Amino acid sequence: MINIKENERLSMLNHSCAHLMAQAVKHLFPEAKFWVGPVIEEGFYYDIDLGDKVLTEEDIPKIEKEMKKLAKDGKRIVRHEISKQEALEMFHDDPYKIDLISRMNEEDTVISCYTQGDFTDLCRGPHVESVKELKHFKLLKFSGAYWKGDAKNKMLQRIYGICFENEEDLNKHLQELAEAQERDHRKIGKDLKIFMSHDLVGKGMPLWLPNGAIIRKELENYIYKKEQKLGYKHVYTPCVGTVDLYKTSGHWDHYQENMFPMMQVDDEEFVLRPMNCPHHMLIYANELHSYRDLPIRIGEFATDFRYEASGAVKGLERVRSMCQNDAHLFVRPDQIGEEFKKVVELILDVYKDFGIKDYKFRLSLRDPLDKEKYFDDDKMWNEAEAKLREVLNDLGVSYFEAIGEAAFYGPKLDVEVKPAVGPEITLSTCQLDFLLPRRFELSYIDNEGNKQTPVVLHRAIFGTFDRFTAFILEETKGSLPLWLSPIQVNIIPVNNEYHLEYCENLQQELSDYRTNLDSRNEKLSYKMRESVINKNPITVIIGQKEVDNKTVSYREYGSEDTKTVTLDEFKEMLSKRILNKD
Ligand code: TSB
Ligand code: ZN
Repeated sequence: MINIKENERLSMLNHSCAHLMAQAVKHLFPEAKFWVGPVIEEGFYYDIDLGDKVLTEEDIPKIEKEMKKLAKDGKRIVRHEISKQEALEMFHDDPYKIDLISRMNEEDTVISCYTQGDFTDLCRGPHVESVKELKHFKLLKFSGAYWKGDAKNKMLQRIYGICFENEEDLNKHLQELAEAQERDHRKIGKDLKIFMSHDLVGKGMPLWLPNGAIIRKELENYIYKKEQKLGYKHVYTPCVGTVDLYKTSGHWDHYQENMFPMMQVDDEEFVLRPMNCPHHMLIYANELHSYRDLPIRIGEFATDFRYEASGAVKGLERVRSMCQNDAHLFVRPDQIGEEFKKVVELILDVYKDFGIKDYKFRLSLRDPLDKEKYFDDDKMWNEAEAKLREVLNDLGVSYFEAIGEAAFYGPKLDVEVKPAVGPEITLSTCQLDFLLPRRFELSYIDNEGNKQTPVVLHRAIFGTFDRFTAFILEETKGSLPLWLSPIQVNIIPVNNEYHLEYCENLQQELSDYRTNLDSRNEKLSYKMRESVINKNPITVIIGQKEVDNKTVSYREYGSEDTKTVTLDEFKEMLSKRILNKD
């Protein structure tokens, strides 16, 4: 989908359209006061204080109508430059503008205003010449937004919109938006009964329904087997730790704003854990290790809790309670390259199995000039960064480098993907860490009998099961491959009276697979349509011919063809496809 911010002309159109919207709002609600109205990737928005008025669905077409009328009037958009004093006088009764102006520095800022007819707004510009150019727009949605994004401040009302050069581009975009909304995992998750949420449980705390639980269990089994083959040892640890544990790890000082607050229990102070690394450090430290034991790979499907801003929480994609497909790999410095390579290969292998093609590798490196942000050990950084690059080049994967984006404790590789709606997200991650092993005083004995400190690789292939499920639902538009599908085979008798018994036997025969027998007294066409709506990968239809010949007739999702086979052939087809992750 188009990124409005990346196109100069469209940015200008959208910015001017935000002003046009503000003018229309002012006409309809004269008490309106305006905060900021920036251009964003998806178009524009304006944050507005409407006093006691709360916007409703009916207001949006009214605002659009007024915008059309104003655009038709065709007033010119005129720029004036004024001094800070003049600006303060001009907007003296508008606390939002006063807030902006008082933070401007007179010496190096030209304060500019733009006027169109009876409406003037403080703005840096640039704008189109006349509102006449703003013909092809649409207001998309509205929501509440705290002033300056701070929940302690007043809630303003934000209206989003988009503007194009011509009607054709606008319609194409609206069509793409509708398709994206259809693909949004929040819609699919609801329609296919995969997850829900409830105010009584809390924001960002999804409840996985039986269908979702099947998907999750399949994902767990899948990655567990892969990791086991690669020598990972899986553990279970509690999802709380003491404040002292997180003081030792450094999270208490550096990550506290992302954590739930502390709980006092008897004389212990607990936090819900935001990460599992400290627990795994303690498991490593539980035994003495020789250089020959390394790498040691400790994996866990571990539940974490993080404070995410309420506006950022999104379906399964960004949650406050999540389960990571986590592992910490304890390696000798000479093993960094080889172990990192195995992680990247595992990522590639998994993405191939899931048919994920549209992703970017981002290699986040330190800014060598920034001595404050990064843990100080030039030699360690230079060697590690060179090693990571070398591995990526050897593997022939394309990646981009992000200087200054590394974590304090080491460089990292993230995989970025684009969800149906909203900005890019990180799926897989692999982070090198020189620091945590030192904070936990971890060691191994080298070949000369001396104590050495291992390096840790933090890695999550799925990221979290939550985010990965969200992504896979969007990638497949809810039509999951056979092996992941909550229902694999939906069996429909043509006529319950004559064919149900055969179907019941068939269901028993297929007890190794996840089946549903639709024995409701509904019309065949209705049940078939519903089977497609539910995205069942295989729908079996049993009529008299199948009963007489002891056969199975079935349709695959997305196909109108019906195939007829024997029961053994049917079972073989299912097993083969499940095995091949087809
Ligand atoms: C990989 N300590 C490391 C771990 O060892 C760690 O926690 N890394 S992380 O902070 O990057 O998180 C791992 C992955 O979790 C991310 O790559 C991302 O895919 C996923 N994730 C992070 N925050 C959320 C969230 N709020 N909701 C869903 N998934 C998330
Ligand atoms: Zn970690």
